[in-house]
Amino acid sequence: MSDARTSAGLGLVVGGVLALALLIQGCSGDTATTGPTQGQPPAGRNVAIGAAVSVSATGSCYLGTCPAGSGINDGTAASPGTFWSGASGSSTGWVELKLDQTYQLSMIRVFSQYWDPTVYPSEGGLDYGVSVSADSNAWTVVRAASYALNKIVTAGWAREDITFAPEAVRYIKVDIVNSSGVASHIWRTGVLEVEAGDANLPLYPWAAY
Ligand SMILES: [Ca+2]
Repeated sequence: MSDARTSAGLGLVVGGVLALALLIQGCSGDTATTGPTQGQPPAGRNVAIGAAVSVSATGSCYLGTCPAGSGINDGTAASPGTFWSGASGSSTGWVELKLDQTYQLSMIRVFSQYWDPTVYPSEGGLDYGVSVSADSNAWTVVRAASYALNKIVTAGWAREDITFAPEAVRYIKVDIVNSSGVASHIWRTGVLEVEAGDANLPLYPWAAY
């Protein structure tokens, strides 16, 4: 009898714990989408890697080197072999990333094509803007369109660190509205890499110029 009572009592306790667990799970499910850490990118992680990429068009191959949309978030800007450029000869184009989920981002880094003004007497680089969105409908401009004049990473490429107040982001769009590349260039809208994360987004050795 004692064992039976114990079993019955244990059953009640287990049932109560299960009910409590379900109640807690239900509550946490309600609050998870609004919690302060929801979608926080892992510190220092470039969440652009692996994102789906859409492009306006892709330029032609030249001497065996081919631009590709996947080149802008393949995790390297170490050589100009992994990049995207818009339609051949065009001075405009766009590229859009769809992240695997919505993150609270505060930094986007862009490596873009650059022409030395001492060689090409022009503005030097791409005239581009960057916008972000959580739903691809409402967009926030985090970089107004202007020419890229920041630090030169290597001959032909410039790096820009774009920082902003934390924003819920799933979509990132780089919109190139003009290019200083001469008209004879096949690739006038090249983007070598786009990175996204928090303020701790690391600068990889290949970019530490
Ligand atoms: Ca790349």
